Amino acid sequence: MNAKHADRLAELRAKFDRPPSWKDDPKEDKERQTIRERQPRFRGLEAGHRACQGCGEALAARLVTEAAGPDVILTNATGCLEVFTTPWPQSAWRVPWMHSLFENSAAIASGVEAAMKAQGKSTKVIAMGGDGGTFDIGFQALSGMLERDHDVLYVCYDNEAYMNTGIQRSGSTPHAAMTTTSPPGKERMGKRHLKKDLLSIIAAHHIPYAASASVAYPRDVTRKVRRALSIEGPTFLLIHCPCPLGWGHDGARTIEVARLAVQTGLFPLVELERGAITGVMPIRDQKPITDYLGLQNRFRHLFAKNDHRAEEEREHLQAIADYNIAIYGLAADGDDPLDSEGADTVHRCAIVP
Ligand SMILES: Cc1ncc(C[n+]2csc(CCOP(=O)(O)OP(=O)(O)O)c2C)c(N)n1
Ligand code: SF4
Repeated sequence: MNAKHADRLAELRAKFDRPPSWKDDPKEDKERQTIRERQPRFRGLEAGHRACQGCGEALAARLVTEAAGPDVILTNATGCLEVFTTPWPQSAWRVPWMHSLFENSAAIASGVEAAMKAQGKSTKVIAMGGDGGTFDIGFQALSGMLERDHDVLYVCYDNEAYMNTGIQRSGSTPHAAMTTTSPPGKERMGKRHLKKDLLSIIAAHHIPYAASASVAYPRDVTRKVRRALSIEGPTFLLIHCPCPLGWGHDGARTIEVARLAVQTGLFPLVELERGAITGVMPIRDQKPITDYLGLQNRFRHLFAKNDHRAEEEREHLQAIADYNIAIYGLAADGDDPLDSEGADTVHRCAIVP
């Protein structure tokens, strides 16, 4: 080894044997202290789980459990959330948590809630599931739970496909998206069918509160969880959660992707009470859907050159976004401080009879 290499080796050793520590810098130490003090006091879902980098579902579950606090029992349909938080014998949960089958998270939560009631306890119950476990497989149990008036908040982490088992299409997968069971080709341009309008189906149960939210607006998620838990009776929250692996985008762009879903009108943020719209997040500056689609590999075929079907499908998706904006009255005039560019929470409107 020559002298030059020896010096370089010593330099690297010094760097890696003892990485520079924030404790060495009093200014940075203070900054870190401040950041730590601003962290929520209670974390129901700890760091150290095994989700992919940039997983929207992990972020959403953290927000939900932080907002719910410690006096809560969770039930969890199988899916990514269950798998990455509980690789036996480890668990990232700091609150009582029960794994259920794919189809019965809501049924188990109903039983837990009835048991709490019988014991005179006020512990809150939250049932959770992915979109596969909610829109499709667990829908029967969920509908029964809502109809029987159980005092449970159901949270659906909507990443728009069955991710845990290899990105199969679900009832929530958007029209024209590519999944392993809706591949684009000669016969079709990705998923043939439309995304199921689950929120309207839930609203048709006339439950006290149902809402959609997005990880791009974390304070809005927190506020909606707290609102749902403050209401007696069944409540429902649909949280849009990008999945870098299944959607084919950079994990560092999860929030950007989620925000564009809202700002294009493809994922409207609304609140419904007893079936009536009582809150929306207006969109100040509607973005074209191509801004959203272009960031994700699952829509890559919609940008194919010399294929008229690609252009038609883009027009189709733009029409869906425009329709959402029209039916929920999402167009903002730019002065509303509570719109999609602004204060990170919905604008409450009067109940429409
Ligand atoms: C009745 C039944 N069918 C299929 C499966 C296999 N399975 C387990 S998790 C899963 C996908 C979960 O998808 P989703 O609910 O959307 O949650 P994600 O993994 O996307 O978070 C499937 C198909 C099962 N466990 N039970
Ligand atoms: S596959 Fe998607 S939902 Fe599952 S852990 Fe990875 S990013 Fe999250």
